[in-house]
Amino acid sequence: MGTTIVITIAVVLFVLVVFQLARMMEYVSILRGEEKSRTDNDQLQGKLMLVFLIGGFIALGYSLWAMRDHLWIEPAAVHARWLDSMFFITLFFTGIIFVLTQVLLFYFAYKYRHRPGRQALYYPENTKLEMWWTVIPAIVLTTLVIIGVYRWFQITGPEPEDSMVVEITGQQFLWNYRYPGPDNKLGDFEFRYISGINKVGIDFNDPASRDDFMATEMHAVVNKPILLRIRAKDVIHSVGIPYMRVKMDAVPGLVTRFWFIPTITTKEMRERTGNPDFNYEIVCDQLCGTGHYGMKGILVVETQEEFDAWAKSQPSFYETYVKGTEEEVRFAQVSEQLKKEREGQAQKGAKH
Ligand SMILES: [Cu+2]
Repeated sequence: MGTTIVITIAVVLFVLVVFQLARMMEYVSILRGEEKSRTDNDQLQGKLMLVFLIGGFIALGYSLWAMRDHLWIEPAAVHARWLDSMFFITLFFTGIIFVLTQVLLFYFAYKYRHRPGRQALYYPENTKLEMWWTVIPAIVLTTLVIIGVYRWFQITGPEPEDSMVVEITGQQFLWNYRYPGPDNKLGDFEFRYISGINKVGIDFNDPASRDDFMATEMHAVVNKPILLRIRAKDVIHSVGIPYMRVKMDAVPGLVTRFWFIPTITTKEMRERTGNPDFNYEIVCDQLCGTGHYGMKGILVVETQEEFDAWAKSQPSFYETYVKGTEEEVRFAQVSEQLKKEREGQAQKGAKH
């Protein structure tokens, strides 16, 4: 903290000194005569262009070096590798163009700075040059877009048949996870059933919902596709799993989806990172309110055996928290109410 303040003050003082020096030189020039002053100023500005160019690249290099451990994390899903390779290919081409254009821009501003007696060259067009700088970027960009669209359809296409499924529901400020239980089928839901206990509004009239269980963390099997069915209860959230390169909005009233294949177990990642406390984090990628920063979850990637043992230990939500309780009575009342409303609407519709 102290170092930051000292550096900031030093930079501010340096800028002030340069500014004052420039002004002083200007006054000196004015004393010497008007025309001379303009030339001196042009000389200074031209040289500052070079200073800016070199200083800028040194700063860029330093920030990349200082942040080298935070620029990239190992991809832990199949599609994450595709995304990373596209990212690096794009960065490669745009990086070349960036360096080239910046060097030319500032070097030319320096080289062709005003000097007495020199006249600018009138050079309005060069068809051949313009053709090349249109055709080459067009080919490169089209190739990048074609690869991107191809991968996008793969990533957002239908999930493989052997996928497991989990429902993830965002709310201010936590994630709820629902697993389908032994029947591998998530039961229906209806927002009117949401209560303090039935947090995601499971519809217990659907037999498939009876064995569903709610988990405190998300579990996935390594090398097995997992489909996220994503919902939100209040505002727009976004499911973000950085290591898996997963990011999909959670929108109230809509079920969005994202499937991926994790390739590295949590255990393996702990060894690779040398961090025994490592966990895949699930974060909210959409600024959703004051507690947004705390909206974190954990994804555990494990073997099929470990997953099966865990799933077996998770009790059915209905059997444990609803059956024979006040919640079941409340659920029956809302259910009855809904049925009446729907019948009423159907009759209305039939009359018209
Ligand atoms: Cu959120």
